[in-house]
Amino acid sequence: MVMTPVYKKPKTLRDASMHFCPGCGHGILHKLLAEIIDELGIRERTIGVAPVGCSVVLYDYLDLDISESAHGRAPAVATGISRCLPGAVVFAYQGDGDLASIGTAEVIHAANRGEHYVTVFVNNTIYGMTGGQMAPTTMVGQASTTCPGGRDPETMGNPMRMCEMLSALDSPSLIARVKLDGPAGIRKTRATIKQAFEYQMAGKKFPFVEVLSPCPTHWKPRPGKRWSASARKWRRFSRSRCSVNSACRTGIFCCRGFDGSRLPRPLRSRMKGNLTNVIPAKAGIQEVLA
Ligand SMILES: Cc1ncc(C[n+]2csc(CCOP(=O)(O)OP(=O)(O)O)c2C)c(N)n1
Ligand code: SF4
Ligand SMILES: [Mg+2]
Repeated sequence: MVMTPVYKKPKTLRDASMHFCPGCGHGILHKLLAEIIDELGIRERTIGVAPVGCSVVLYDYLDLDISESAHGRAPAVATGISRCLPGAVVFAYQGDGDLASIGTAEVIHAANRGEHYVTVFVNNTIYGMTGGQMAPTTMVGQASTTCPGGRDPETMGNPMRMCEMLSALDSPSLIARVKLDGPAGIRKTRATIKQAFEYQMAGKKFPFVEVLSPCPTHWKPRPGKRWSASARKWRRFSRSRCSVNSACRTGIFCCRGFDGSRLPRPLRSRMKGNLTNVIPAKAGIQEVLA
């Protein structure tokens, strides 16, 4: 019988077994990146910038030139590389603690300068590597080791929405939010990241893709049980309709809070000027939990 291969491991993905927890989004995303880089035929001229966090050893998995960066400093490293090597395809891979906490100032200024590198922002709403502490993106009501009773906006603030914040700037050419949830979400993530790489190669400024990504370890599902209380609450919220825009499925990133109350700033789903699109995740991160 003649066997026809229907799938091959991307060349850019090294033959290493991954250290990520089962169900983690980083592994899926690494594979998507490898596929995209193979498809575009850019492996020899692509340079990645790795963060600190669970994806710190990006270089173990992708067969590329990769520079490590200090926590939150990927924008500075990516800026340096892309300015010195204008023909290179440069991408920064950053977690939410990395990009939205420790490196907040870095990313905002890199975006404002319109640097020529792709950002893949992996938002799992938690500090994964260091044991599940609250991140700036942790949802209201979501429990973490540093807010075991759930995030309280009164004392801890509301989750930061990086896409919306960056969309206030004029320079970025693409600001997108996608989710690693189910085949459709993963396909959309792949297509959007590929688009971001194409933008970078076309000389467009600061393409930025936020990827909503699961961290099953610190979201604390219990064996044999349904998800934890905060995850259940998360799911309930996901089913409620938006009172502002019924088509909106941005879930936790919506203009309403986790508890359904209105937040002061509405989500900007329309872009102005040279910003092409914000692609809100159709059903939000809570679908990842479904
Ligand atoms: C300046 C600095 N502060 C704190 C740390 C400790 N640290 C290492 S990884 C990490 C959390 C990473 O979280 P995130 O960026 O969300 O990545 P994830 O592990 O969730 O993918 C922290 C706080 C550090 N290495 N450097
Ligand atoms: S702790 Fe979370 S982000 Fe880190 S490898 Fe495990 S599931 Fe992935
Ligand atoms: Mg994180």
